[in-house]
Amino acid sequence: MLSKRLIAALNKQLNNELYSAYLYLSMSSYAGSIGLKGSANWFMVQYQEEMVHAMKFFSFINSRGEHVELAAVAAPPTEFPSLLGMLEQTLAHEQFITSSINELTDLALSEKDHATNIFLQWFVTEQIEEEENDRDIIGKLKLIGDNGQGLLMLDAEMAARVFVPPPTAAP
Ligand code: OFO
Repeated sequence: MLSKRLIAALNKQLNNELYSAYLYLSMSSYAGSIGLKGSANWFMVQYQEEMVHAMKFFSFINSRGEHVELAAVAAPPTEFPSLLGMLEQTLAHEQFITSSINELTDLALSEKDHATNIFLQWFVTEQIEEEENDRDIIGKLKLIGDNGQGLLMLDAEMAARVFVPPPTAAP
C-alpha cells in the first residue's frame, strides 16, 4: 500500500512530466516557426517521450490500487531566445527533473517502499541520458556559434530523431 505522502509525491511527479511534455511541445512549435524544422522534430520526439514518462506514473499509481489526481499543468514559455537558449532551458529543466526524481526515490527508500523504489530506478537511469543528450547539443551549438551553415547541418541531424514507442505487453 502506498502512503499518502508517496501518493502525493507520485502525483506531483506525474504533473512535472506533463509540464515537461508541454514545455517541449511549445519549443517544437517555436523552432518550426523560425525555420528549424529538424529541431522542431527533435522537440516533438522529446514531447512524445515525456508523455510516455507521464503515463508510466499514471499506470504505476493505478497498479498500486490508488487513483491519479490530475492537477492543472502550468503554461510553458511561448517565446525563446535561440536554439541554444532552448537547449539550455531544456538542460536546466532536466536537472530539475533529476532532482525531483532523486527526492522521490529518497522518500520511497525512507518508507521502505521497495516496489516504488524499483519503479523509479528506470527514471534515475533515464535522467542520465536526458542530461547527456542536451549537453551534447549545447556543446555543438557553442562550436557552431554564428555560423548559419553549421546551424542548418545540426538542424538536419536533429531531423533524424525518431520516437520509439515503448514495447506493449503481448496480447
Ligand atoms: Fe525529460 O524526463 Fe521526463 O520529465
